[in-house]
Amino acid sequence: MLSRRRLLLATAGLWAGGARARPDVGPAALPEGTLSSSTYDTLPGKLPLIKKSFRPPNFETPARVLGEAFTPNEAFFVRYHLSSIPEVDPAAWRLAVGGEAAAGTLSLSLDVLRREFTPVEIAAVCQCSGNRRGLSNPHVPGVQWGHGAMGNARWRGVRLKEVLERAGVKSGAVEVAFDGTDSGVVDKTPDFVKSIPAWKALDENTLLAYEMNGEPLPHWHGAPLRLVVPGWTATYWIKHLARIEVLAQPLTGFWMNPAYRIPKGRFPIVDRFVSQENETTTPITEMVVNSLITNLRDRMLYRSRTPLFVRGIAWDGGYGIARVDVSTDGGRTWGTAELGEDFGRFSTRQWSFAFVPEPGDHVVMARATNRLGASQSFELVFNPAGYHNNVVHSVNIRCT
Ligand SMILES: Nc1nc2c(c(=O)[nH]1)N[C@H]1C(S)=C(S)[C@@H](COP(=O)(O)O)O[C@H]1N2
Ligand SMILES: [Mo]
Repeated sequence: MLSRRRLLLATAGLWAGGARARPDVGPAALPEGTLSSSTYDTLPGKLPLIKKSFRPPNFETPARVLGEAFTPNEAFFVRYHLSSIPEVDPAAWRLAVGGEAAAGTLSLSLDVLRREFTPVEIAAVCQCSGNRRGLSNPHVPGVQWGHGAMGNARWRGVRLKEVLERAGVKSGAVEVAFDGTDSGVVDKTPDFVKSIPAWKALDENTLLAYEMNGEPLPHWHGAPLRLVVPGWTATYWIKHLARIEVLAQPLTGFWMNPAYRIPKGRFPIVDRFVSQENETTTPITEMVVNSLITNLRDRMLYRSRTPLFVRGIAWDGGYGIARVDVSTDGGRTWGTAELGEDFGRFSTRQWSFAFVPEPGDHVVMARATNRLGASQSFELVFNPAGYHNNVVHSVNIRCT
């Protein structure tokens, strides 16, 4: 809950990173067709976030907050497809596990999940597939996210594998499907049901999480239980889980196809979702390597001839960040940033780089490389849904 002081600071727009005259509204140069301004608004129990829509709730996190090792729950971005989001009573709630490729069925209470299964905690980035879609040029339809449809958290829960093994997985299992308690207000909105490949469901890192950053999972993040698929984009991280089904056939439905697809062969992806592939498209799976400058703001004034620290975060689809290079001259020369603490290969990695600027304008850029040697692109890899935007982030500053 918010303390009174924090709430007052929040209302004044000053709650993180000290006094700022202007809210952090995103990039200086917006492609044609995008909104040129954003407003802050507050959902119950949250700090003011950048509002994209209210029904369904879509709110993003300001970049400066993403510079923290873990994104505070009250500042974590919120994304929903459907407008009817019931508050779940955790005592009455049950998780149903079954499906044609499960040997049996289960009905699990939160208490049983907590007591009878091994608790596991993983630090992992939760990033919307559409993060940075608003920067696509040409403009593409969908929520016009800036840089903040992401966050890093410590997720605690149980292994999905352990739950599935208690139900029993038959040899014909192809995919595992997940449904939450939220639904559309009108019947024609398709229910948000998603599946992952059986091998990914049985991966030891795939969790059913009941805690986020040491607190019970907050309502807006899927109370009482959500799926956590470290390394993969957040479309699979189903909130308010009610039902899990082990399938002998690939899942059909709008949210599997045509939604959440990328053109085949265009991105350097290792994890593939083969049972869902067709001639031209494949489901989005793991995140591409990416980074963000979190402490400098476009068109802001900084002091010259004194050390200036460039800080930020880097992350990828779970191979781990190997290095971050920073340029302060628009990409002509690069230096190596110092990496912060390693919270595991699925977490964001903080980094910093110091330089002493001469008076004048500087274009600061950051570029991360992961342990597979994959790096960020300088040009947008255009695709119709605006996914996987890992174009090198640059910030224009003036030093006086
Ligand atoms: N039940 C449910 N779970 C969901 C969604 C949803 O609409 N309903 N959206 C997904 C998408 S696309 C994203 S990006 C993440 C957002 O997680 P967050 O709101 O906790 O940040 O939730 C995922 N899980
Ligand atoms: Mo998303």
